[in-house]
Parts: sequence; structure tokens; C-alpha cells
Amino acid sequence: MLLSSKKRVELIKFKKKLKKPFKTSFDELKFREIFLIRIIEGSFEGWGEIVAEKDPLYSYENNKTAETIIKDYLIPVLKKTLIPEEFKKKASKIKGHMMAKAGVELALWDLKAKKMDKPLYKIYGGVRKKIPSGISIGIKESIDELLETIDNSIKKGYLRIKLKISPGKDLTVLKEVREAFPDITLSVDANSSYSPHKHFKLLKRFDEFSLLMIEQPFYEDDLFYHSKLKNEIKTKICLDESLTFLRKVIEGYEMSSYDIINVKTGRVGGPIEVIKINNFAKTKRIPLWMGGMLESGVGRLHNIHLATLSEFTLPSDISESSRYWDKDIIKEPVKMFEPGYLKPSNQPGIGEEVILPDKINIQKFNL
Ligand code: OSB
Ligand code: MG
Repeated sequence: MLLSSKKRVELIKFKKKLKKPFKTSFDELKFREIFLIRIIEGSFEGWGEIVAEKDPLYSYENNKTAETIIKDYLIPVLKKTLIPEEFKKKASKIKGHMMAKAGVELALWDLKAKKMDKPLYKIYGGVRKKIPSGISIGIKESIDELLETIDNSIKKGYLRIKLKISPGKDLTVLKEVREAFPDITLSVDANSSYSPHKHFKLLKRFDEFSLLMIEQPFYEDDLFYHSKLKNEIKTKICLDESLTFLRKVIEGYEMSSYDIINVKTGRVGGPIEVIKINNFAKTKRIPLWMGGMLESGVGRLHNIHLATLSEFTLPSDISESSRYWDKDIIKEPVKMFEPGYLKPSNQPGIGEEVILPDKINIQKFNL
């Protein structure tokens, strides 16, 4: 029962130091600018995370564009409805800005689940009881540091190691890693740093390293050149950046641009789109896995619930809270319950209490 008719949105931002800098082909992050949304209805509250970063380097969105879109376009939609499906429909008029939309939709699902007194995964129709957990390892200064990081990750139980690569930081690294760890499940993520005109031959040599997949070698919106590469390489192609919503997933499938999809809740615009992609993947037998955007506990818990969907068979990029944070912002941090596996909470909604740091920037809007 709603004890009062109070309805409010809060946008919450704070900086959080990463345990170690995270280096990719496009950036070196020392801090994460966390952007949360809380939607309050009576005595219930729903939490979402907007996974855009400070700078628009992974995609065109950043936290400032997301904030503008939420304030100018999505809060007006929230004034009309707090029902996730209706929100999604009305918000779809706004072009793009998937991470902004996803953050809001996540908060609405958490709110809805709490009102229904059910854990999110049950509302989504999740079936998986154990989420296989992998780890994404940034580009390291030295090979020794990389080998040590891999060794520690394997010892912690992670079931798949993903290495960030970029042109020139690839074949020699892979050779060393494979020599040291001949049997681990290994994949690579290029974050669109290779050129289809310059690097085709180089990429074909990746076949020597029996990788589980190569993720997004080419441009962040490309389907065409990935299709050409898939035709000529044995290693499976996984797309991340290019697949921004279901229609792109279908187009990429029709064009044979990929074998595997890294699904990110933020990138594709929220849980409803994730469910649609899961349903499509089921009819076409496309393996899925849940990606990550260095989320705080809020986004991490949401991702775990969604990774219970039927087609999320491959190890995810959802790692333990301790992968990035000394102290996460949820009461019980995300942790493997047995080596290699995470599981969703059975408490209502995301299933954990959020504990904000002292220093935050908060903006409140009545609905
Ligand atoms: O491409 O998957 C990616 C982090 C930020 C932006 C893009 C990516 C990543 C990761 C890290 O690979 C995944 C995680 O551990 O959250
Ligand atoms: Mg990626």
C-alpha cells in the first residue's frame, strides 16, 4: 500500500575512485563518475544507474547529455506514468540516448518489483540460478603485471578472462598470455580500435590463439566490415558498441556480422529491450552474455537479475564489487557464492539496500 502520494525523482552524482586505473584503447580511467537515479513513490523507492561516463569515448553519450535528456524529456514522461512499459513506449519518441533511457527504466522496474514484493529476476522471467562470472582486464604497462592480474583472477574463480587490446598491443601480448596460460578461456575486446582497411590480415592471425571471441574490432556503429571479417576468420566475432537496440541486432544477424552478442542494459536502452533481444536470440540460437560499464553496486545488481534470462549462457563481465571498489554502495557487496558464479538476490527489487557516500551531488524533482 502507498502510505503517501509523494512522487519524486532524484538525480545523484558522485565520483568514485577505482582501485586501479582501467585502461582501454580509448581511455584511462582513474575515477568513475557514478550517476544514479532514485524514483520515489509513497514509501517505495526504485534505483537505476546511468552508465554513461564522464566523457563520450565509448559512445556518444556522456553523463551530461544523459542528465539533459532526463531533465528535459524523460522526467516529463515520468509525470505521465511510472509504469515501465508505458514509459518505454512514450520515451521511444526521443531518438537515441539509450543509456539515459535505460537508467530511468531500471529505476521503474526496481520500483515496480518492490511494490509487487518480488525480486526483479522473477518479474523478468529469468531462469538461470547461477550467473557465470568473467573479468575484463585493462591494458597493462608490463606483461608481468598482466600475467599476475590474470593469475589472481583465475585464483578468484573467474571463468573467462577478457583482455583489452589495441593495434600494436595485441599479438605479442596474446603470445605471452597463451604461453603462460595455455588452457584458460580467453577473449579480447578491441573497443573499435582496428581499421578494416589496415588491420584485416593482422586480425586473422588472432586465430592462432584459440580465443573464445574477439569483441568489436571495428567502428562503433559498423555492421558491414564486421561481416566481411566474420567471413574470413575462424575466431567468433562478438559485437558490443554496434548493437544499440533490437533492430540493429536483427540487421547484424541478417548481414552475418556477428556470432555472439555482448548485451549491455545501458547500451540497448533498458530491460525491455534486453528481454526482446533475449527472445530474438532464442529463436536464432545466438549466445548472449551480459557486459559491464564499471557499474556501482546498483547497476551490478540490475545486471545480475537480467543475466538470468535464458540465452545468457556465456560468462558475463559482471565481476565482484571488489573488482573495482574498496567499498561498494550497497549493503552486501556483489560476491561469488561459489567459485565462478554470482546469483540474484531473492529480496524485492534489486535486493539490496543502497548506502550513498557522504559527498554527493543531488537534484530533486517532484512529479
Ligand atoms: O567494452 O566492454 C566494454 C568498460 C567500460 C566501457 C566499455 C567496456 C568496459 C569493460 C569493463 O570491458 C566491463 C566491466 O568490468 O564492467
Ligand atoms: Mg566491449
